[in-house]
Amino acid sequence: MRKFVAGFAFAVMAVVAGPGALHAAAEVTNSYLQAVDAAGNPLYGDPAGYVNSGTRVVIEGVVLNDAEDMLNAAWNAAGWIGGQWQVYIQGTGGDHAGTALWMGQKYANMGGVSYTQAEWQAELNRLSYVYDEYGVLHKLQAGDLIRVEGYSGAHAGKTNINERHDSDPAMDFTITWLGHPGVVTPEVITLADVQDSSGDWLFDEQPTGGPEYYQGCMVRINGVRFTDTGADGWGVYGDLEVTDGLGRTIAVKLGVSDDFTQALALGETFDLIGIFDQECQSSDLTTDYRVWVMGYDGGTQTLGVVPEPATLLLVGLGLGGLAAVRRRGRAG
Ligand SMILES: [Ca+2]
Ligand SMILES: [Ca+2]
Repeated sequence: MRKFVAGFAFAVMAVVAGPGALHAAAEVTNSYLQAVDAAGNPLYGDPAGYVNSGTRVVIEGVVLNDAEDMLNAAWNAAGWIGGQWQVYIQGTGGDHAGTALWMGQKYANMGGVSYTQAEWQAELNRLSYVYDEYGVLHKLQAGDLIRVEGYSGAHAGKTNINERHDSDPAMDFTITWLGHPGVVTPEVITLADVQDSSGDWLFDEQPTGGPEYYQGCMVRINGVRFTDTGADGWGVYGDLEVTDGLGRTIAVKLGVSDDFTQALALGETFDLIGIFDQECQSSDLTTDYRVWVMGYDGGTQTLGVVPEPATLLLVGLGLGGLAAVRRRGRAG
């Protein structure tokens, strides 16, 4: 209950400035959106009611992936939803959680209204090139700091920003570009941080560690190997599994990058880098965590996108510069 109250303190009603945003929206953190009860359910009982509610939310975070590396956004892409677009953002500072921003094409298959082809392309354009607070367009990419306004919705153990499965522009989520501090440096964890010695998830609804603590965050798990020595499942949208060799395993989901069409040359053990994610396969919302990987360089050492060392320096400079810009903006 304590965490619930703390989360509520972050949720301050605010009027969001900007075109088409004259209504009130609730400023929240990623941690607030991802907070769950003892059964893993989003906090629907929250008196503010921002999760799955009629109130739009505003969150900020650093983009973790290029959209084109995660899901296939092409018109009528294979699958019952057709094209899909998604990026994850991760909170900064003490906001230790991440949130997916998701849009799908064939909402009629989910009880809503589908996009026409022209509408879908217009939405892809709108989310691929986003404005900053001064009206300048930027190509959205991993490492951008953005502010998002939209509706939240529960999905398979996490809370996403989505469009309520409706192509009506009133359901849009909007993105404001705030800067480019650089790609998030993955947090190094071990499978022992998220599972007990029997391989069971260390689920905790008030996490200081364990899988819920890392949900939506960029992580690095060193020294793993495939449980299937042939790495069955390698390829675009592939499903694989790795082990730490100590009785613990975790699922690995591959994105749609061309990187996954090349031959696999990984050594017996390698380092895994990706987004710590949850995609529950049943009504049990305390399980089915995985790592979602967005790239592969063809080498023997690493599976995942390795951040450029130079960005470590830029993170500090970028955030400092950004803070200065925002202070000036507010003063003006
Ligand atoms: Ca969860
Ligand atoms: Ca839309």
